[in-house]
Amino acid sequence: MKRVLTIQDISCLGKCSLTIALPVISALGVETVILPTAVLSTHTMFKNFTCKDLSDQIEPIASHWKSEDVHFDAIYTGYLGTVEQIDQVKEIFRTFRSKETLIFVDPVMADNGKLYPAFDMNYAQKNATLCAEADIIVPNITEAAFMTGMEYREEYDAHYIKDMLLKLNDLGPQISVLTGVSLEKGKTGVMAYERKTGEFFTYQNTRIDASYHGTGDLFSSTCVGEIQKGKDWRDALRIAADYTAHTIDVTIKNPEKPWYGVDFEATIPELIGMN
Ligand code: PXL
Repeated sequence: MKRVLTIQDISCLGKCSLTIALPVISALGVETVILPTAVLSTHTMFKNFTCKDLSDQIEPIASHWKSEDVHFDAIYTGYLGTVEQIDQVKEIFRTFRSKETLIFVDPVMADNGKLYPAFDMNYAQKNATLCAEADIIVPNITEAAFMTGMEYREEYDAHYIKDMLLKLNDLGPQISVLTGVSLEKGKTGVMAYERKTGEFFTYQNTRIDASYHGTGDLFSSTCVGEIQKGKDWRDALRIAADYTAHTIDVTIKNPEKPWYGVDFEATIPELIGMN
């Protein structure tokens, strides 16, 4: 069985980060090892959330794994707390990366033109250095703008997205993917660039007019799981985009507030069925 290590926070309430990665990747039949970087009462879109930083646990946990000679087929990072934690994650890459290990970095830090409350420009620049070490990165347009220094636009064309992908490629990753890319009215999806082939890849599906928390984490977790199941990265992106859109569609029927996340529990059997 393939084994993925995922490094991100646990937000106890509000379905995101590890509370999505663990069930989704496991459901795809891939062992999911977790390294929690912090415990929060909720994700940071709620008011008055609590946060216990777990940076001091990262090194001892990694040392123990090292002594057990553990192998990871992939390392997937999401929301991290601090600049120092990004350095700790790089050390984990150095310790556990082998030739076959897929390094998948989702530089979670911003959306809709704004950084999340816990972050500043310094953090964004540091995240760019983490992306440099990755095989696949999956920022949204806001995160990519902060990392590349490009202007953030709400209205754009394929030319702007291609420019942004080439600037992401300059950071160093093998495959750069931009998420939340809408190239025509009523559609949304991803656009990617592969360093090795110099090729662009585009996938668009129907845009559902609703925004929920944790959908980026659902997309990334699905993508990581599908690649570990042996899917080509382009097929993994298609499946992850379709599954995320479908789950948003199902969630719209639920009147709960959008920051409580999407009802992936209801759609997981279908994801398993797609394999
Ligand atoms: O879904 C991304 C995410 C993960 N973890 C925490 C967050 C967010 C987004 O706001 O606050 C703690």
